[in-house]
Amino acid sequence: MVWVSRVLLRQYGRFMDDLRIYVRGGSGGMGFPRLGGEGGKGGDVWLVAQEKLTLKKIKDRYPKKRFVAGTGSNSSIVALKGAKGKDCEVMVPTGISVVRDDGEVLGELNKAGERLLVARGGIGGCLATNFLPSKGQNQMIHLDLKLIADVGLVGFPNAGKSSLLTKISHATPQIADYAFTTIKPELGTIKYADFKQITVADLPGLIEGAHANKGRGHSFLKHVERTNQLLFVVDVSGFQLASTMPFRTAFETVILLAKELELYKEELRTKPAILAVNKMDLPNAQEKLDEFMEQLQNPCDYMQSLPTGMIPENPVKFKEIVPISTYSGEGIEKIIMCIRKVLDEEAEKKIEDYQRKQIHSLHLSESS
Ligand SMILES: Nc1nc2c(ncn2[C@@H]2O[C@H](COP(=O)(O)OP(=O)(O)OP(=O)(O)O)[C@@H](O)[C@H]2O)c(=O)[nH]1
Ligand SMILES: [Mg+2]
Repeated sequence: MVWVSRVLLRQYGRFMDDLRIYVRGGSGGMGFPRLGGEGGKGGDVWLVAQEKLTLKKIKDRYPKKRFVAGTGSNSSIVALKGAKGKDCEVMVPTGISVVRDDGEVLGELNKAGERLLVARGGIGGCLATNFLPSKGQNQMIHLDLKLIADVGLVGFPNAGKSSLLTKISHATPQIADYAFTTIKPELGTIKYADFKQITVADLPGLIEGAHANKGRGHSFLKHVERTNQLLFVVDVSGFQLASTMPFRTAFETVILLAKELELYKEELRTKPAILAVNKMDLPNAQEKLDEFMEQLQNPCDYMQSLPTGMIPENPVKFKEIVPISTYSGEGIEKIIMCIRKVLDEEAEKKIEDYQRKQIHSLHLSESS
């Protein structure tokens, strides 16, 4: 049994980033034709954002994943106007997009306390409806978690992303010498001496053509979207997916990865990024690294080997480049520090931007 549960855990990961639920507004109440009485409106279904909730908790608490609001009261002699049905409030985590089955985005819930109406109750029976009530709106919706971690590990398969996660956190993702070992994101937490914690998501490897959904690229790139900072991991010796595919040097993998992100969504390229050049313990790694650094300094001189359309619009820029080896431990401490530094800088920038906006709006209100 232990074995079975481990397999399941491995297959489905430790967390959920998408939950599909059924929501239905309550039916309206019956009208009262003889006295012209109006039935009560059916209750509505609302999503209400709350901190410290997870999609998994919702699923565990409501395994049927059905949320139905109350029916409006019928009109009667003692209460001609029927009472409204009880609203149903579904507590959901902050940072989710609410998406219908057909892909239409109904809204986002970003801060605790925010509410979104997802199923309206039906109107009560009245003169206009021949005193017959109508049913509530019903639909299947996805609660799609937007941000899963502070940092996302981005790379081609086999670069050593999972190995790096095990070095910087207590997570224990599967590691193996074949492509696509990781098929679902795995989370780890880096704990700093001042108790600050940063979450890192080990993501499945991307391949060339990921932006066009090759190798399930879209579902993997969706996870990249959900992180604040990117940590590119490349094998210093380069990568070849199969003997029938072209060999790519470390430089080419970086350029191709950057282009895949850009083609999928340009905003992904604006995220702050760090580059970890892995497997520095391998023979000749230092010469390969020197060559790689030279190529990164003058990228335009080295991009002829890339397929047409795969040259990024903007130059590839990294906040830090750190040679590492998850085998020898080289560069691991440095990468932990760099992750923290870049996140802190970004947080400061956000505060400054916010303050600047506040001052700007204050000036505007004073001058009007
Ligand atoms: N020599 C050497 N091998 C490494 C190093 N880090 C990881 N590896 C090996 O590289 C292979 C791939 O490692 P993973 O951590 O599974 O790579 P990944 O990027 O998570 O791969 P996917 O999940 O398939 O995308 C394994 O055989 C690791 O043992 C390193 O620093 N040096
Ligand atoms: Mg992996």
